[in-house]
Amino acid sequence: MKIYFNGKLVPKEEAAVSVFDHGLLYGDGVFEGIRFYGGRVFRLDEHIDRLYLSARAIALDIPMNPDEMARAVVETIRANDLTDGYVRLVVTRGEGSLGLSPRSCPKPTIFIIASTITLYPDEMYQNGLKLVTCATRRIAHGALSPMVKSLNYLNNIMAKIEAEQAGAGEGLMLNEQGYVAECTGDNVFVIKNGAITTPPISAGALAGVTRAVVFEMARELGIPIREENITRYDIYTADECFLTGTAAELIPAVVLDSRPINDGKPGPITVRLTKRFRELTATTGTAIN
Ligand code: PXG
Repeated sequence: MKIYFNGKLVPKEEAAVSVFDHGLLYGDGVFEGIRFYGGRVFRLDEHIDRLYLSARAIALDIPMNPDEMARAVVETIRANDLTDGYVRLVVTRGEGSLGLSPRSCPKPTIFIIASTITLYPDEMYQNGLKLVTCATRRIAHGALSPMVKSLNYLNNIMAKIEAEQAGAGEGLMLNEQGYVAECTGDNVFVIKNGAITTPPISAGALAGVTRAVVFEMARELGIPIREENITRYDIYTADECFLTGTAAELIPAVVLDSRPINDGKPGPITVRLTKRFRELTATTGTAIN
């Protein structure tokens, strides 16, 4: 396996981050998770754009431009002879001294891993997964913007532990006001009377790349879609519910807090969107070769 590490493609064993790296010491950094299908990187530019926005938000200056970064992603995939898989792109504050200040970190650490990822068994894509509401609230905008895809995932990890302990496939996270924000690594959508609703970004959702694809697909298929605050009640009483994420892709959610959502089976609009999503991932994207 070859890893892109600070400008070079090196064997995995040589791609080692310093114990003084602030990404490790403080979770100070940003990342992206990107998928590629059939030799094409899906929504590469959108992921790169979000990476640079996350970096700007934490005052991290990435020492290469977005085009160079996009090329580095493609080169890393190519160097590993992969056609289908998953990329983890990480930019940390870099190596520095002990102490929070990023001023001791002159050079960000940049690495790119091209590998594979499987979050859920096939059975869950067919039959849907169970959700449980987590006691851990989504981080507030005033603490750290939930729009920043940072290396600080403890908030989500605490929620993920709760979901696993409850035997659920994913954990539903609410914001401080009690409105639905998102799941631990996915955006959430409900369908009622033929219309799709998802929480606004201001509710504490990440501006998901897959979420944006759902808006495009809905418009193309003539399905009404809107961003509006929702509560657990709206999921309990929904006709359909599904989650989106680069790793999860589009997956039906059929139970919340032991209450079956409608008949507890994936609904027709979810199935239609999933089919269109598969077409898009199979036919669009930045060519690797
Ligand atoms: N919310 C959060 C908090 C996320 O971390 C999403 C929503 C979905 O966004 P995208 O842009 O991917 O549609 C994410 C992304 C993992 C993993 O290892 C998680 C994500 C992405 C890649 C891998 O579980 N979450």
